[in-house]
Amino acid sequence: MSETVQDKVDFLVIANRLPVDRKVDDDGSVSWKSSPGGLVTALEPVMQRKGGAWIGWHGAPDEVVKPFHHDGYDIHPVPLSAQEVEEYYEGFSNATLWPLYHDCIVEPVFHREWWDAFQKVNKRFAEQAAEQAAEGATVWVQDYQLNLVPKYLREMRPDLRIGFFLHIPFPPIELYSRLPWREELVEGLLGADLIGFQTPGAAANFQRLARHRPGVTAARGRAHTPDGRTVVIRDFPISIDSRGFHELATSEKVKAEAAKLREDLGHPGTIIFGVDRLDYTKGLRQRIRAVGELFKEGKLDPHEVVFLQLATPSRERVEEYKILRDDINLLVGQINSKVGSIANRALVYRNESVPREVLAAMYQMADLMLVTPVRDGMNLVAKEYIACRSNDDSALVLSEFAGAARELKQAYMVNPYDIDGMKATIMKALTDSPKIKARKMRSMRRQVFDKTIDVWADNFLTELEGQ
Ligand code: ADQ
Repeated sequence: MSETVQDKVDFLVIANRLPVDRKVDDDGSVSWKSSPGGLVTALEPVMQRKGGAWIGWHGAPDEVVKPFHHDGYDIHPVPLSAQEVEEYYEGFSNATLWPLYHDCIVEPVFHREWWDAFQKVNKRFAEQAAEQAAEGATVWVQDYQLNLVPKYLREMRPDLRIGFFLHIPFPPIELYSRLPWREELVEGLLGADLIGFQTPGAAANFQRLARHRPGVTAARGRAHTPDGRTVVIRDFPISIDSRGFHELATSEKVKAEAAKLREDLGHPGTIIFGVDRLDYTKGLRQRIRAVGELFKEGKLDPHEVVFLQLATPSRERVEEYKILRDDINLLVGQINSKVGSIANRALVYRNESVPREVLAAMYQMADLMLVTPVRDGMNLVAKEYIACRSNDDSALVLSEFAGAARELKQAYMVNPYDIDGMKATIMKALTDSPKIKARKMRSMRRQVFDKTIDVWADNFLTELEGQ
């Protein structure tokens, strides 16, 4: 395959971020490394097979980076100014759409300047794609930050096959209707030939909205637009590279790392584990409160049990995330001052991101996994735990508000708002018989190994290209 950037390509992915991170070495030379993540893992083989291009922001504001070839496909960096990052990304994407699409857990902020920036940046991504796409090419647009791209791109290039996948939930019409620009956003998505959601409920919410557009009819997963097109609306639950995770977690190196981590934690009898981006959708306040109360009430013995919670810093310039970070620090401090000792903390809270091998080791050593978002499109952590954990004597406590709950039905299900209910379920998950736990784990493992990330990508593209 050629190492130079191609003029036109038959397959394009457009996402807010590129699949690569820039590394500057000690001698000042610049290289690009694949950034680990579900989406990149899923799409890299597809891109290599199809020899396509990826369009996205490279992560540095006010900087223009030339297109380059990486690992079998082209990379087209889209420039963003510092003000656009603030208004399009931190503002409209993460302080307007993100809370609105997650049940308005915090109040969405509406600013007209943010909306202007959102349109402008979406247009720039669409223009870049229109320029790079060969006649009749397939374009796959990712996520809410690029909600308007399908419409803009269709206007510029009606010959293209356009797919859109939403990684986060899609809210019911009653919440969505608050958005001053609701019509424009629905129109934006209807520019696609295929719109994929994480769950049938999200797809149904969108279909109901689409039906309200003048001249649009929508039923049974299909919308017919006034310009005579049919748009397919369907769920495609995303997954993980299950085998990759399993192999990593069961490698000698990672097993040794798990043993060392257990040692570092004081060799507790039971390890409870949680790992999330530090985001208010992930239910951290409720989860930490529930486990803290179990320690305080003596139901969990701090000499026997450790709760390890990792939280990756996220969107740190957005106000609600700063408030959350301070709240969690306070809550953890309060609990640890009441239970455990300096030498023996009940709750080990680490506000950091860890490499994939360390994460796999943590999954491998965790006896009980807590995944308790108050709303989540899917939640990959739940699936990663199942894939990594080879020991049957394990348990997953899962929020019914995560998309993953539709597939991992055998998990110990909780409503994260019900603290007492969550406490009771955590105790049940810890004390159920090994036979019951093994049955649950086996059933969830089957699910996670059958429905992998490749299946997700293949299903989406077969539907899009088969139309
Ligand atoms: P996220 O909200 O980011 O994704 P999630 O699905 O849980 O949520 O994925 C997080 C990823 O980051 C996981 O792969 C996890 O292993 C990793 N991660 C989290 N904390 C980490 C840490 N401290 N160190 C290292 N790695 C860490 C959005 C939607 C989800 C949807 C995904 C994919 O919000 O609902 O499942 O996209 O579609």
